[in-house]
Amino acid sequence: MKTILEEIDESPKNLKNLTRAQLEQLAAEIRKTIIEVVSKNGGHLASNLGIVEITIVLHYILNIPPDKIIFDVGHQVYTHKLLTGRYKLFNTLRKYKGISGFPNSEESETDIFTTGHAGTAISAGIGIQTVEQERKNGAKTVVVIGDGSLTNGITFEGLNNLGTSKKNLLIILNDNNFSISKTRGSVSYYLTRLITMPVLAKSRDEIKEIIEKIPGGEQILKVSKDIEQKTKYLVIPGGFFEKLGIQYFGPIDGNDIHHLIDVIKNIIDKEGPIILHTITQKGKGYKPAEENPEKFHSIGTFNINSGYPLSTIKTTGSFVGEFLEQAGEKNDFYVITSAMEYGLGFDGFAKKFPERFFDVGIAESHSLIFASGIVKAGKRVFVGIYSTFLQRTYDQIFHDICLQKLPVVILVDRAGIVSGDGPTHQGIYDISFLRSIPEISVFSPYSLENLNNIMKIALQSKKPMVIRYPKELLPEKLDEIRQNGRFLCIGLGSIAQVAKQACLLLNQEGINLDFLPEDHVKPIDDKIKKILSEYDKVITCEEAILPGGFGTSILEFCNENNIQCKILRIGISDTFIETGSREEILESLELDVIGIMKKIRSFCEDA
Ligand SMILES: Cc1ncc(C[n+]2csc(CCOP(=O)(O)OP(=O)(O)O)c2C)c(N)n1
Repeated sequence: MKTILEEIDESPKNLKNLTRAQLEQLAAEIRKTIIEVVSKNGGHLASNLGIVEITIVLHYILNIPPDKIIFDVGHQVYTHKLLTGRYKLFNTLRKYKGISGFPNSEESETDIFTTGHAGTAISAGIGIQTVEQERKNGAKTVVVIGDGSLTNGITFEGLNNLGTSKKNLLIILNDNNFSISKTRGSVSYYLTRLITMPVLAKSRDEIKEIIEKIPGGEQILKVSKDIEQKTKYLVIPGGFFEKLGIQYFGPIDGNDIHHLIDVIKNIIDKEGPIILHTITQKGKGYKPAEENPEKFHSIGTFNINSGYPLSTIKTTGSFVGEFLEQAGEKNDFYVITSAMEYGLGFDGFAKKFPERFFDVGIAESHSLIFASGIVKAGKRVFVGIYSTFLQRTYDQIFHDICLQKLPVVILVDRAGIVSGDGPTHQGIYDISFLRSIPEISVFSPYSLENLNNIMKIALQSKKPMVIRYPKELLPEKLDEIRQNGRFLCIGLGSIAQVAKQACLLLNQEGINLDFLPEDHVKPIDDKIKKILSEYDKVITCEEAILPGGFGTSILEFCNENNIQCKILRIGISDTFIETGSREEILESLELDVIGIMKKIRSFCEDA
């Protein structure tokens, strides 16, 4: 007999005919599938387990398309994928040429808006509804956003606009009290107060009395009266949202299919912006994830029975974290993260020096201006950000750090190709945009020994400084090859070890190559400037986009200084990178040993 999930995979419309008991059965089938696949492929387990019922109910009530769901961040999209014809493909989740772990509008028309970075969904929803409402076609848009992403600055810009634009947008707030770690900041306290507010315990008449007294209370009462007639659920004043012009409903149990159906059916056709506050359990249905949602937020392969990871890899970030922990004993500096304490390996520092550690929520732009203020006031600070999220802080690096020549140190993790998360998360663009900002020094270490030395420089730095490194552990040490070769290969940062291997093999073939591991992106290393003219041909290798990259800076330098050597730039062409493991992607881009050998061989053999 077919499972309900298989029947829905044949035709997603079959969902509409299910009884409530069958919807619950479906939720169980979905959880089982997600746990099985994520245990083999890795992925965002806990967030996806918490949002199963909300997603089922939205698909049950909406007609997609023309109706739309936009998932903020998008890491919680697995149930949506399973309900929109991708069940059979689900075992390829996050794999090379498989389905993405995030909504991807190139993958399905039901993934209406590609996401991966937090805070974009409300703004996109307003844009879509602006046009749909003009068309008067009745198409509905629902935004699903977590309490962590609600704290993001762009979300607030969206809410600010939404209240006055009055678009018919339903925002489902998926409040599980967690970002990756516990959600930080006063918005989170506010949501907790809403949930635990004593008003919940009061009688309906008392609630009415309270609501009547608040500004706009009559309107709230009018709406809540409608709902009261149809459902038995409480409506309490969500003062903050109401004051922004957004009707607030809830909080309700977001893991209860019955509550969700009753409430969403009643509010979905209402005019104007609405926020429905749902409380969910992150990791629901899988004990290890319920007990440790932080660890299971994003997890590699694991044993389903025990919940233990199948492999634990040490990251370059954990090396950086240990450095900070040790250096923190003798040096007085602060450390800041935007909701990525564990991913960055900063948890040790946070435990040891809680008064010097700040998790500011998903707020990368704020984190850098906050850091500028700290430096301005005379203290040293390290800010950790993943390369892909650094993209939204260009102006802070320009306006708040470099223009004021403030020696903020930015530790850029996940630089280079990133496994599993796909095009939204690749750390390959930072070199190009950082190079264009005056005053900044950018380093891309090639070994742990080299990284350690750069971190020591950072402790004393008098200039703004970026240190970018991959997730994968760098080699302990990496030496140059100098043998008076005709050709020189310069390997930058994370790809240097691969480039060196290629050079060693090419030397065995008789191609006379020297090799230099390089850490300076900007300014160009004096050592390189001096030796370029000694070679007929120079090859640069970087795990980054070529336009505006490291190789380009060498090309520009040679051109400006009339250095005659021919240059081959090896890196990534002007493109987005699909999902896959780092190894698979490097191979497909010919950035593995064989690919690099092939490119260098044909360049060197060419007269
Ligand atoms: C701009 C940005 N910064 C950081 C991240 C990394 N990140 C992915 S999910 C997540 C937490 C999201 O929390 P929440 O919105 O509450 O969703 P939950 O996982 O709890 O369901 C973070 C910080 C991101 N995707 N985008």
